[in-house]
Amino acid sequence: MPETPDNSIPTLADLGWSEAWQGLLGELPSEGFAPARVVRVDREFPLVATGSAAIRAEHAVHLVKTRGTGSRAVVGDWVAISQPEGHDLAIIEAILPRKTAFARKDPGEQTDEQVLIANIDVVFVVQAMSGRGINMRRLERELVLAWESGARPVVVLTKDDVAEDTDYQRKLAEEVAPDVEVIVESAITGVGIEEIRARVGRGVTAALLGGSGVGKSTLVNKLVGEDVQSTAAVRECDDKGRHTTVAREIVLLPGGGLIIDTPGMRGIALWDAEDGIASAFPDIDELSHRCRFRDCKHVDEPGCAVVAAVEAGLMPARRLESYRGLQVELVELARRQDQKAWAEKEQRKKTISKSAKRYFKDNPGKKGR
Ligand SMILES: Nc1nc2c(ncn2[C@@H]2O[C@H](COP(=O)(O)OP(=O)(O)OP(=O)(O)O)[C@@H](O)[C@H]2O)c(=O)[nH]1
Ligand SMILES: [Mg+2]
Ligand SMILES: [Zn+2]
Repeated sequence: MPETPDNSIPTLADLGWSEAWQGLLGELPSEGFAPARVVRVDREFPLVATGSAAIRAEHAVHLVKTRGTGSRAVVGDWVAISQPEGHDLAIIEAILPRKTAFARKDPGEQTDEQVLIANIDVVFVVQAMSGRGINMRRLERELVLAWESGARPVVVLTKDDVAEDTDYQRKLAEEVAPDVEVIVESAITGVGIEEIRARVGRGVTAALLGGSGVGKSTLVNKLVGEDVQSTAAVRECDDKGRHTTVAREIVLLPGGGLIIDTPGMRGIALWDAEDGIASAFPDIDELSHRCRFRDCKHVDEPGCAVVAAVEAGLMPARRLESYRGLQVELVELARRQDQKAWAEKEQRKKTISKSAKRYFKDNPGKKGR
């Protein structure tokens, strides 16, 4: 979006503003702030769209001083801003509560959550059908993450023009994505493009999730009708992309609708995704109500309805294996979180006793009181 006001600047309604958001803005303790949506985060100051202009904004001091995921605006956030006179930058006074949020583990931290984008309605989970074809294990994880965000996932299988067995790949995708729509797409032939566009109506915010090189930016360009996102040819030898997209930003589509292009993710780590797993495996979730034990892990417990379904040939064994794999990963993550919390508590204890020791050393008369 341009940084200076002009006719192509979207209105608040174009940006997805609604009565619900107005209500949340009204609940803020201070009045007189204007709503704006964060449309790009690339350098220090996020770019926010106000409905009449796009301007850079800085976080208010109270937000800067706060740690944690709710204190920094991310792409898609609705924020309350002020524009003090004589000030170049707008000031983000508050971040409105997020309706949905896409988070992952902070790559720098072992167990911290990092919110990447917020307030998305639809997540397109993108996989390419070229080369060795779709990666089912990865698709499963991406679906868990997509469900966990609170947005509705839609699977997009790209590069139909070079795929040899589209029908088979679609079938595979449908197998790991029950209750999810699967759309076959090609930026070359144009198949699937209008179907995708129809999922991103005016005021709807969609995001693209998928590995590098699967064709996310190409799809955005196709939807926009011109090249707004840079794309790069995939290296021939291994069919891996090069991480062409680096910043996150909201792109406005011609017929209304907003789409967030994201850089391809290398690894997909889960974050506290209990609910996401249940949604991504509705078949197992459903069956588990008939297991004898309420906390059945579907491994070797007696009376397990899921294992019984696999044995009866009603569910592919690999589906249960994937489910177990993801569960194990969650348990491991929880264990590391506990360890971290414990280590932090120990550290605090140490800090306290050190300062206590110093205090008693400096005030020998007070010892023991
Ligand atoms: N044959 C074919 N090639 C495509 C299609 N869509 C994308 N490509 C090519 O795949 C390569 C990677 O596309 P990008 O759109 O840059 O991929 P990306 O998902 O944005 O990758 P990152 O930004 O690295 O995450 C480019 O060379 C595109 O031209 C398609 O439908 N068919
Ligand atoms: Mg890209
Ligand atoms: Zn069971």
